[in-house]
Amino acid sequence: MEIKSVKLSVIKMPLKAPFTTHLGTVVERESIIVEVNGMDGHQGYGEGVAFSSPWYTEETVQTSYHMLKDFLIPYLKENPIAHPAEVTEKFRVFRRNQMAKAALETALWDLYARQENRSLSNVLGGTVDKIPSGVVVATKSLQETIQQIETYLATGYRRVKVKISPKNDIQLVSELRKWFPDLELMADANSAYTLKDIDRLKALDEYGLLMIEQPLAYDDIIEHSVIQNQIKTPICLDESIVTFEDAYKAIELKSCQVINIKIGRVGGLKTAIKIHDYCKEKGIPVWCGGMIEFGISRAHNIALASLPGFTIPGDISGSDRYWEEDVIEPEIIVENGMIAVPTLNGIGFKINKKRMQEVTVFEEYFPFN
Ligand code: OSB
Ligand code: MG
Repeated sequence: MEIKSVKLSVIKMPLKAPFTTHLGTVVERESIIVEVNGMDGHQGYGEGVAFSSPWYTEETVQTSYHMLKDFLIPYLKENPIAHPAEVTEKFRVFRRNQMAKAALETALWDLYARQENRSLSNVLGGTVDKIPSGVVVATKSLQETIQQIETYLATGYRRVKVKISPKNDIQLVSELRKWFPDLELMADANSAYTLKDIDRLKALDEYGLLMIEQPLAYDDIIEHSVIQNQIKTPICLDESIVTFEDAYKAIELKSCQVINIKIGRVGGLKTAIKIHDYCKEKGIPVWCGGMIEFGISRAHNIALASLPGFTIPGDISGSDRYWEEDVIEPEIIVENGMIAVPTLNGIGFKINKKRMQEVTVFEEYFPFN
């Protein structure tokens, strides 16, 4: 792949409404948009999904920027690749920093797909033309949660996820069950529990949750297996799965029955697909997680979620879930609870240049000659 230059743009946009978990509240989203310019005139786009502060993983927008600018982009310049599937192995010389790596790797996949005149879904091995859409409701009050769920159900969303902690769990879930007895409902704890809370987690069994996401520590695999052995509700791991090896260990130890795959958290599409393939072989269903992201990352998620092992609706909502106006066109829309998998080349969306300009706070070019 002959590359002419890479451009990094830091963008910033307020969320339509605050997003609250027990770890804190997000009101504004900052991201890095990576544009890779091929010698042939094609472009590829990726999005860095680290947050402004390290509340979800250790990376931040600033650390990702540093990794991209000072290590990953110079390394790619010095070590040309023939195919995007080579990138992950090459970047192993730099430890971790998964989200920074994924930002550049995904841009190279988009570029490659466009050069091949194929959709990204087709390049990755996607098998469906639409994917089911789920949504996350993360507000501060029960009343707001109920209202939002009603709105989203009217839009057609197929599955709802709420955020729980020992402070609100039974109360929230039991109340939601009264209002929405048949709703496909799941709960994400973002590591709010410890082994001592086993009775609270057992008590959640009676509410028919699809799964409980990441109850224990963000870096735990062993104790989740202790809990999974004692509760009926399937455990889904999110934060704990940062590499293929983590997924392998979690499945071997029976720490979970489901895995949430996020492209950024695992360092790129190559590893995301490797985890997908392994889970499929082992009978572990997977779904695609979300990062309150903009359209570019969402588009990559849609392509990934078109692979056959993604049998559960993910956190892939429409552009209007978080944004007044997204940075891609057309925007991502949910129809009857489904999102169409684009058939156009690459990620299948164009950059909304006007919107990009409005929200860009900083940009920098890295020529490869
Ligand atoms: O734990 O899945 C999570 C958002 C930011 C960081 C972590 C998580 C989330 C979400 C949802 O739950 C996301 C979304 O709608 O993009
Ligand atoms: Mg989660």
